[in-house]
Amino acid sequence: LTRRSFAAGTGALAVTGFSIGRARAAEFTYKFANNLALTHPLNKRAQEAASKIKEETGGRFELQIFPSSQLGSDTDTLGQIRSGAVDFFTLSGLILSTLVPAAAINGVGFAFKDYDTVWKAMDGKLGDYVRAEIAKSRSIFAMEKIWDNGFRQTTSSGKPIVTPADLNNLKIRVPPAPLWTSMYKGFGAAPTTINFNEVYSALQSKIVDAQENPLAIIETAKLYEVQSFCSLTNHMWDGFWLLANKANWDALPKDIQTIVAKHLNAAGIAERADVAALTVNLQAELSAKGMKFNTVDAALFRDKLKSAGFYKEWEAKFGKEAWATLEAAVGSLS
Ligand code: X2X
Repeated sequence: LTRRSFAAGTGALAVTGFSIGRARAAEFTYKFANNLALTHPLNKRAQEAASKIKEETGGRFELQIFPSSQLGSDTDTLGQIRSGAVDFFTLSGLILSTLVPAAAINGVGFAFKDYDTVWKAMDGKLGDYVRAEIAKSRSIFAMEKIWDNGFRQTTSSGKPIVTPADLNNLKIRVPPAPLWTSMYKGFGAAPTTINFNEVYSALQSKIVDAQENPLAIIETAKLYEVQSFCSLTNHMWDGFWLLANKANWDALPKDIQTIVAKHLNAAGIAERADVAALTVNLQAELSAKGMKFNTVDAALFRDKLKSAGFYKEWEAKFGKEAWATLEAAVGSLS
């Protein structure tokens, strides 16, 4: 009856409630992989959900969390969630777009003006559209609530990014996704795709001079140690779909599915509030650690993308239905 009672890695967070000597393996032991530090709200809320699930299932279901890309890079882990070697995985929709093209739609540059617009869209028609596209893969599906990564900001080592001209030929790391590369080519930069688990060392060894991520990641991944400037570009909202392997999910009894889904979706909602609360103080905290902040005129960056043909190109790539669903949520983009 016992399904994979021990994980291969040694880094899983222990959420066992049984003492040694009376140890009893859970009936179902499932793995949740992610690319973030333990200190990020995503892992705090995932851990909390794991405890609640264990308790409410009377110990029948154990969720083992593997933070910090312990099971491999995002690209590797996308393979593992498809095969069922991993059961749950939080992944940016943009990176998921290498498998499900529609999943990059929320990453269109400057599409979202604020969080109200984000959550209405992602908990509404735009999110429904993307989740239906993900489900067509048949190997994986997305849980109902997308988790927050955040509005992305631009960090650099040599000089601050103030105008689009500062991006000219800039060696900037982008995550492995066609939309990201296309956007930074549109800005006139020199983007290099690198998985997140290699970003710190790529910045430290100056393989790249810049990267972009929300403040919560700049803080929890300690990117401030290897970057000097932070430009508040807010150029994209990015979220993490909580993906599940379909066959492994279907192998769970209905009552356990209900408990697991309830706590994971609630954790996603709580994580959104945590990221928002954390972000309020982060500019001050990162400044105290030596980062120099600047704001930008976002219209200049958006115009640069427009004149590069970025919006027209991606409207054609996503197709009429997806683009209309996005514009219904955020307003006209072209
Ligand atoms: O790879 C990144 O930069 C990250 C952590 O933001 C994502 O997962 C997209």
